[in-house]
Amino acid sequence: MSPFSLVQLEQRLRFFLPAARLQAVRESADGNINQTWILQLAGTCSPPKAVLQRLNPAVFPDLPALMANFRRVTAHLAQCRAARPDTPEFPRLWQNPQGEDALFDEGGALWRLTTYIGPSRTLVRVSAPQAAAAGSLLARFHRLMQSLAPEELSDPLPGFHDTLAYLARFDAISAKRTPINAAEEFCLESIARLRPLACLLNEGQHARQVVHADPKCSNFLFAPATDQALSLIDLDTVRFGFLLHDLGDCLRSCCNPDGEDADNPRFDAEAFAALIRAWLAEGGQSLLLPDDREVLLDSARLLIFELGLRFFTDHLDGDRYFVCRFPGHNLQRAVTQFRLHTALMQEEGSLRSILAQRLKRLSSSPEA
Ligand code: GN1
Ligand code: MG
Repeated sequence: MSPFSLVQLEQRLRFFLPAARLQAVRESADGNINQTWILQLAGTCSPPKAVLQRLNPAVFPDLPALMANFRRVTAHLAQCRAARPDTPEFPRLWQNPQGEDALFDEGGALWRLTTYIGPSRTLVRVSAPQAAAAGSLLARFHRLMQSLAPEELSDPLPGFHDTLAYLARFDAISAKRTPINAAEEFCLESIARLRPLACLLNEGQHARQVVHADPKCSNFLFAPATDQALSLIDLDTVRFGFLLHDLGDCLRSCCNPDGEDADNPRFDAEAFAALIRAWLAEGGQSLLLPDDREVLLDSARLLIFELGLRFFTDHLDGDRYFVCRFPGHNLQRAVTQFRLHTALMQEEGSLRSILAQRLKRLSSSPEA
């Protein structure tokens, strides 16, 4: 996928670390927006590894504002870790000797270098124990973000997770189209059926704080040979938002053991139970408001619907937002999300009783 040569990547690297030499490169295949390379460096005067990223200017309208947020969030997390060493490690920016941590190329894209946390691996599908580890780390992240004032951040991506705005855009684009195949028909029918979900968090009182906004399973770093989650990366969407957007998205991703490209995704009740239990036990329960408890499962439905809607709208709009790995990729991704919603609904009864049990156990015994 990378149109960049090793020489170009090494030039970018040397902007940040002038003495570094590139020994090997591995491009990460997980991101749908930005490009990421894990760099193996030679020599003893630089770190053994670092992460180079090219941020997509077509998606992020204000890259300087995004960087200001990234600096603030990563500095806050580093302060927390300095105060309490058992805090997980999160990425940090490398600065060059002039103090610069960002490089704009001729195309307006922003390049940056961050620390490598590891040894670690990323996973596009997780097991129930890994879902639990992700849930636990997500709760820690939420607690750490409670001491970061929302006013210190700007909105890096206006309209992100505004499901009603995504629907309005879809309505405008789809009005000019008739479906050309069964997959498009299925998506249109799914959106028509599920659209009331878009209002889920507009009623009642729902907890809002600084959230990650993109806690899918491949944005967690796992230890190479165990199920331990080491870190949560991809901090560009960190923003003031609904806690349930994070929980819903993490459930959407971690409870789908077949991945975002699967033909027939399942919704795994065991992963659901494990993730909820871990998130609540790691302090999540104190962050939830009573109204959040009522719609916690529905928040997973909302995020599945929203992502299916976003993939399908991008398909209708000429695949301009998400990186597509083959023609029709966005359409296939949309079908997968809508089928995942069906799979969740087939388990709805057992998922609601798992949730009720977990929430009840916590209110009767906070240590459970
Ligand atoms: C994108 O950047 P990445 O690949 O972590 C997207 C998320 C979607 C996700 C689906 C900024 O995340 O909202 O849930 O793809 N990020 C942005 O895989 O749009
Ligand atoms: Mg992201």
